[in-house]
Amino acid sequence: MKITILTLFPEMFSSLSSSIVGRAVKEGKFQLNIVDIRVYTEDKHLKCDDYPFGGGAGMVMMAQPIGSAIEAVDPDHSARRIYLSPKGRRLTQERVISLAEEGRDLVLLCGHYEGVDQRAIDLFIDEEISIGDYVLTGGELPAMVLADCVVRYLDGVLSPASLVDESFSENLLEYPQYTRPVEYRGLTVPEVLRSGNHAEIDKWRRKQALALTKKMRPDLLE
Ligand code: 9D3
Repeated sequence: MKITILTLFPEMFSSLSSSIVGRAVKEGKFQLNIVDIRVYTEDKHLKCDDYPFGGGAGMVMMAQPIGSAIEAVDPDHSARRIYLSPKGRRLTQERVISLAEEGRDLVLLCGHYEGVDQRAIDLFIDEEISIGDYVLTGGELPAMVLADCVVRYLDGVLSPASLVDESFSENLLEYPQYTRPVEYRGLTVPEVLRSGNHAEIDKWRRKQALALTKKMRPDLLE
């Protein structure tokens, strides 16, 4: 799978190279292509945004640089083209899994300022996705979130065991985890986890997960 990210702020993506995503790229599990939209503007001053028709605060990203960039990176429209937008459908784990399983390349368009000219969306975008109900300054962090979530499901990125554990714990928060030492500042690791009795350990973990979910995320139990 190839993920192409279109942005006016390509330098924001340098942190990806030092994450699990970066490792997956180095190991050839998928390709990551960060593209500067500005390269595609036909404006002689390299302008990519302008004032909104009808007035209002802020700037709007122009359709031309976005359209030319998308046509250049995905000329046959073989990729799924996603615009990260506060107006999009909320990202869910279900959507993440379906995008990963579908296996099509992704083109992720990051907006900035007040948004992008609606014609760029109407002509070039398949789907709009938001990552949640809070206001960010642009689509760059959401694009990294989406890429990170999808890449976990590509072959060889995570151990199959992690993904199996995840599917068994569906809709419950995770039980508390401990590692060495047995005692830290007067707090000790629960006895049952050191007992070697795996039936008891499973029982304890299920009980903890259920109690934690009731307390923190009762909505998940409905
Ligand atoms: C004045 C109305 N604002 C919408 C709430 C304008 C606006 C705010 C923030 C337009 C764009 C942005 C930048 N945010 C994103 O591009 C974005 C986003 C977000 O802010 N929250 C959650 N998911 C996403 S995906 C893209």
